[in-house]
Amino acid sequence: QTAKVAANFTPTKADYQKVYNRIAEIMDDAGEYDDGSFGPVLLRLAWHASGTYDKNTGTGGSNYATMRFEPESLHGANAGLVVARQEMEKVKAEFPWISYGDLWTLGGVAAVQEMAGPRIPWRPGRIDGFAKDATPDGRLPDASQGALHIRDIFYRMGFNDQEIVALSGAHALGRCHTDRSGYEGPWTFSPTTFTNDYYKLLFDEKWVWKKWSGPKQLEDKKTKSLMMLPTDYVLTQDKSFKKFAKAYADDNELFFKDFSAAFSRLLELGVPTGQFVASDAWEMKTIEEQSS
Ligand code: DDH
Repeated sequence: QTAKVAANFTPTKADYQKVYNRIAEIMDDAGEYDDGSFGPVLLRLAWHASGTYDKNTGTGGSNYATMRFEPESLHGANAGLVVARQEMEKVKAEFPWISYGDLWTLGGVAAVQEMAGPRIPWRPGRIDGFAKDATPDGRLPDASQGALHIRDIFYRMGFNDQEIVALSGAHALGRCHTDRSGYEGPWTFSPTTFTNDYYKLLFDEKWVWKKWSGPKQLEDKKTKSLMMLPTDYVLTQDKSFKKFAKAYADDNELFFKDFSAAFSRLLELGVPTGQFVASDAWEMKTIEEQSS
């Protein structure tokens, strides 16, 4: 099964733009949920659907959208993503021809772009797989660990230190939830705007261990309203990671450029090149751009 569901319907870029627009609308229709946007949790869904990739076996990644199935949907790392999958079901109901892998990754693109981030080149072509295509638990990073673990996980996907640090900047967005990961709080003061504040705060604030009964996390000494995971803090401690984190703290443009390239590649992991509809990835338009 390809993106062509009905024999007489081949979706065009304009059709995918309609899906993007609908996702953007639903993202904003979040009422009192978190910081008033489903954007961050949609981004997390796109990342967790893609980040299971293993370059050595060619398994995992966004192609088959296996998080629809148990046990992957119940893996600890995916706690809370049911919220994002349910929002996406609304879009799927209106555009039944799109594959779940394309829908979820396009959701990540819409989230970053609509929250003022860089353009993320994207193209369709993922197909729906089956429960048997799911990967075992443990392929996504564990926030309680150190540099060795982070490298094990991201090198397995085929990323280098620079790309690891660039991708981590997504934590400018969203927050941790005690009923999902056990951790608590946002990383930045503007969790629905994509910026390089994550890196700036890592270096500019004094981070101390939070005194609480929850998992080990850091809080900013001054306001005690922000958080860092142990894996976030490692970016300031490991020599190689630190070099890139500092560069992104100093240069937002560089961060945007590098995040865009790494995230675009992340979204395509595990998808056979021949499956892609276009030979070059597309730039989807933001809502603002279409209205002007
Ligand atoms: Fe993350 N992340 N992430 N993350 N992540 C959490 C939330 C969000 C790790 C752990 C957590 C990336 C990398 C890492 C987002 C995007 C990305 C939470 C809190 C934990 C824990 C979940 C909860 O309680 O709701 C770890 C560890 C890593 C690592 O690299 C070592 C990457 C690469 C991305 C990305 O998008 C490219 C986003 C967005 C959120 C906020 C979700 C929300 O609901 O808000």
